[in-house]
Amino acid sequence: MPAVGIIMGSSSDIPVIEKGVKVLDELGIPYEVAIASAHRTPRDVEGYAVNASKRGIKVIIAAAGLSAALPGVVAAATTLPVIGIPVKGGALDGLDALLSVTQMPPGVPVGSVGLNASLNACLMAVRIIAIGNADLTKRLEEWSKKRASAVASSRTELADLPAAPEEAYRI
Ligand code: RP5
Repeated sequence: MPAVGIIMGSSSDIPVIEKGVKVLDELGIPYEVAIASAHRTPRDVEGYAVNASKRGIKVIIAAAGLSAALPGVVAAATTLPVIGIPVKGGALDGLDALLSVTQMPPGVPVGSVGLNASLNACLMAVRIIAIGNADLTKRLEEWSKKRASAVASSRTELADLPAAPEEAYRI
């Protein structure tokens, strides 16, 4: 049974979502992906949002571009946490989507991540699901530690630049 429901406004958003869901695979979080548009297929969006909690979904991620109404429309039809992903593109290159997703009226909350930031949306969903789940919290900690050690390892790429010594980073 999926714990995370990911909905996007168009199949053109698939490449944005594909980048983020890898972390759900790595952490063993079951998820599903849906396509429905707040403007083109509003009934499907409402149906998906209304049915989500009954179907066992804990968090919804909603991605859309242009006049991105999708995350807000989903949030209006459910009390589940909704994380919006504004998608880059169009004449304003995503600024329109960013403002649409963040400027929600009081009472209908959408937590927004940055433009195309599907990895952060997925990680935020996992953090929410991990509340009270010691095993998943541990897996999240291990995932973060791996990312951190990759940053430290990347210092070898400084090549001929005058690298700060290791002790410079120690607290
Ligand atoms: C939004 O309009 C979609 O989420 C997509 O980001 C954008 C463009 O959609 P297409 O014209 O590519 O279907 O609703």
